[in-house]
Amino acid sequence: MREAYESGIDVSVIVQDGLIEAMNIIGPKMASGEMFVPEVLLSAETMRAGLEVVKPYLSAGDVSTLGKVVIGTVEGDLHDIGKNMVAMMLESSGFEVVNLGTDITPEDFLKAVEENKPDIVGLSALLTTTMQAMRKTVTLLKEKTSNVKIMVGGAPVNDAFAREIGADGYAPDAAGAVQLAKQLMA
Ligand code: B12
Repeated sequence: MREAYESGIDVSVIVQDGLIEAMNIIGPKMASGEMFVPEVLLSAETMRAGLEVVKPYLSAGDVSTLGKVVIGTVEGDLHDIGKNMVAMMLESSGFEVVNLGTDITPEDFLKAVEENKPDIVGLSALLTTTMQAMRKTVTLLKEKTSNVKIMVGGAPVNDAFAREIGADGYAPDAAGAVQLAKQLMA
């Protein structure tokens, strides 16, 4: 990772072609039973370690904050690699990010919004089953808060679902999440 950076390869290429592409190989192998959870976890840990290496190079440094984002993976869902990438990209683009972690209940999202007063809340779901927790979270936040925009993402989520549950936006990847967050702040 470090060698790749030092040899002059762009950080976004390292992340996309080195890390994300590798993870794309894991998914089908997991689905077909060629790889098991411990092996996938090892891959996830490797990905996390790789991201930690490139993180300093992603950070733009002293940029003034474009807005505040509270982000987390919804209740029942433990997947956090993609959500952490989104958090990292937002941070490196100048957003202040409060990363709540995984398995966050709708009530805990609400508490975090009340405490942190973000401009945007980001919800991540990687399982078709936890998309319903995403729906519940959006409903609760829309009912109990005002002025906070909600963006959603994760592999099973799409634009139509985002609109159906009343979210303010959907993005398919971390770069799209940054663009979307900027739009929501405008
Ligand atoms: C790694 C992984 C795991 C790891 C997670 C480790 C971790 N710390 O995250 C472990 C082993 C724990 C795991 C467990 C399980 N997993 Co899993 N897992 C995966 C795998 C292989 C990769 C996910 C990943 O990290 N992708 C890489 C990142 C970069 O991509 P991403 O998450 O999609 O994120 C990008 C975008 O979606 C977007 N994005 C993400 N979040 C957000 C948020 C916002 C706001 C925005 C705007 C954008 C955005 O931007 C990100 C960056 O570009 C996927 C297969 C796949 N290819 O998706 C299966 C997968 C998601 N898992 C699956 C399953 C079934 C499970 C288990 C139920 C398995 C089991 N029987 O126990 C458990 C569930 C545990 C739980 N309760 O959550 C299924 C889901 C099927 C379904 N349709 O629901 C998948 C699709 C595999 C498969 N093909 O069967 N898993």
